Amino acid sequence: ERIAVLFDLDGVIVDTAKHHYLAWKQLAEELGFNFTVEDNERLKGVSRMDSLNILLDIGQVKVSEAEKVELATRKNRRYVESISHMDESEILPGVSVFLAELKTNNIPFALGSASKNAPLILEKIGLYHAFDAIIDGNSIVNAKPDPEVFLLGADALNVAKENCVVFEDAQSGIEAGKRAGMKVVAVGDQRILTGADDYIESMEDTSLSRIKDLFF
Ligand code: G16
Ligand code: MG
Repeated sequence: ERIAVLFDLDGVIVDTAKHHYLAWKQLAEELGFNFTVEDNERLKGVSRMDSLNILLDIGQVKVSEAEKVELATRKNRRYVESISHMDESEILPGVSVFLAELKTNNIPFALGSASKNAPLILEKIGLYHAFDAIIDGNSIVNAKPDPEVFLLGADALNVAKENCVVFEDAQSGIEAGKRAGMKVVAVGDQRILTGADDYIESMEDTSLSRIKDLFF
């Protein structure tokens, strides 16, 4: 039976959270309030516009829809500037080894990210061509925790959803994977993530034999 793996991008393949954080923080300061690392946790896995709405809520700032578009564009301009300096040294530990293991064993894998900048990031870190399919913020209508991004990934790989394993670092993404009817591995702090089928601290802690033993 064919299995497939679906990867979230930010926080699983590469750590772009710090770049997002600095761009949002600068925006908050321009709007006259402070934005902390703890606040930033709430934006992980969340779409750009939803992130802006959370940020404005934290700062108790009310703006028009047109201003929201301007603010989101301003944040994204800075974010893109800051990720333009990324290279393969920013691929998170364990990722390259695991992807090579999947390739060797002919296990297809896809990206399932909320980010509209996902193709650019993959290109910067040299992984654009490694993925069999890329589903990102440009391909979806409904953001995580909606399962759409992962269901599209399974479709693109032509693998049944129950034979797909999702790697996620965000609570919204874990929920999306479970709602898609897939196996979900939570990557990161076990104390803040719930509802997954397996928990690992880093991608160094997974392997094909581990997921096969656990799930298939
Ligand atoms: C990522 C991040 C989120 C970010 C979102 C949208 O998703 O985790 O913090 O807000 O993408 O990003 P952009 O503004 O680049 O479209 P994921 O699903 O890869 O973790
Ligand atoms: Mg993520």
